[in-house]
Amino acid sequence: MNANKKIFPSDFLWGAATSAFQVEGGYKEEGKGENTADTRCAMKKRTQADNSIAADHYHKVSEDVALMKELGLKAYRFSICWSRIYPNGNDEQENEKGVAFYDHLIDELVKAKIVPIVTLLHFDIPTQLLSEYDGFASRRAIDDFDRYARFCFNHYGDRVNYWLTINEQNVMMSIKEMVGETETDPVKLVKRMQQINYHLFMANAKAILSCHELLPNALIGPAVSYPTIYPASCDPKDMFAAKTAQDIMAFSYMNIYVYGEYPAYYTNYLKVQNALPKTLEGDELILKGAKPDYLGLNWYCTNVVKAGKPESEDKESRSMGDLLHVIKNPNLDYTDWGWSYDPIGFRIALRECWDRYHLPMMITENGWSSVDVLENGQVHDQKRIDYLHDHIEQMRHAIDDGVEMIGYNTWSYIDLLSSSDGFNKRYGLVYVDREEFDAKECKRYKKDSFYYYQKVIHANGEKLTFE
Ligand code: BGP
Repeated sequence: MNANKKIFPSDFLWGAATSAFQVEGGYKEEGKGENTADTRCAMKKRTQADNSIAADHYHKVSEDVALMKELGLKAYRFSICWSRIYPNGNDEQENEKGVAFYDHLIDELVKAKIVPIVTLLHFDIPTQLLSEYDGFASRRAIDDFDRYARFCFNHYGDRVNYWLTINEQNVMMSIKEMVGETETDPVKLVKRMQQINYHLFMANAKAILSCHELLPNALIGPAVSYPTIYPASCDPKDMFAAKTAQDIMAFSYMNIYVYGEYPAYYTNYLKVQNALPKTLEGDELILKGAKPDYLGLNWYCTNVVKAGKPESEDKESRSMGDLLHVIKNPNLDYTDWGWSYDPIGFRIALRECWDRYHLPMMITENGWSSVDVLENGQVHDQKRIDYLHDHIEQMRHAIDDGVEMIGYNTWSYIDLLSSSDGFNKRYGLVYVDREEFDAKECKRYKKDSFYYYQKVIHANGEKLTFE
């Protein structure tokens, strides 16, 4: 690669991301209704922090946006909490205070010249819809989600041009509580989850169509979790296990979003489990008509897959049924939570998605978690700096390889509640001074990675190493 070549366009969206239940707090304030994230957090609150205060962003919006401005962010990805707008998911009237909260945030961002990137659903489905009609197991949720999405497009669309429909539908399918599912019989559970999955695809499609109708100049797409999967060896059995895992967990989702139909291998997989979803005439037109404008990718790491069950003495491996299991990659470093550090894997992933879909891509999440330590007002998070450096460098290579990228949002802007593992698993550029069970005042401190990313943004990614 020619070192002097300019790689990033001048309007490249250098951003950082959060989600409502992980950052906001204020979980019962100003009319907010309960959602599935509240329920999940409440289930674990004896062993880890919950979302009642989180990073207290609900009360610190102006301070947080001022720090984003100082950081030089060009974009900020956040999610709107559906049950702040409609506490029961489908109320006749919007909750004015909830609407005003996001108005205030968006206005502050626009004033600071930071582009808002808004996710409509990030793991928080209004609980009332579950009691009323079974949530996304019912088709009614598709229309209620569309109504909520249309409100957001109409109300915030004068200031928001980038939208994301559903965050990590593929992850929601592996954690049933995220969709409020309580079925315990494994056979019935698979069937119900696949019906929910189908309705989420429909909800994604309808929201895209509504966005295109109401905001013809805006861009909208899904945010997919995409851990790249390597085979443990060149044994065809391992190769096939890795391919199958990758297809079922990530590419089938992307295919359905982009092409509007279930790939045959996915339908076969559902048939075997007697879990083909019920569909209606006319659905196909909606699914095929709703082409995303871009693909949001949450990419953190790679995994290694081996065919068959693990040998019993293999303590490091995680089994996924009889078909395959995940093992550690001896070539890579891992976080304390077992997520690998693999920048080259990132380049591979970007090339793969570009070749498959030829859609512009936005990295909607990418980051490194650690237990950070605050000492004399400073946090020396060198590993996070290395992670940013190495992944942005590989993204540059991917762009040079021909991949079209429109933005990069590191996860996360600020320390926040992990989606499953409490508060001490930190990802932020900004440190939040709180403990797992003592939220203290949630005072903000800029980590070393804050200053590093500030320089990268200032150099528009053309320079990644600084004195
Ligand atoms: C993604 C989610 C985020 C975020 C991130 C890190 O799956 O979209 O909400 O939490 O992963 O995961 P975790 O918080 O479990 O470390």
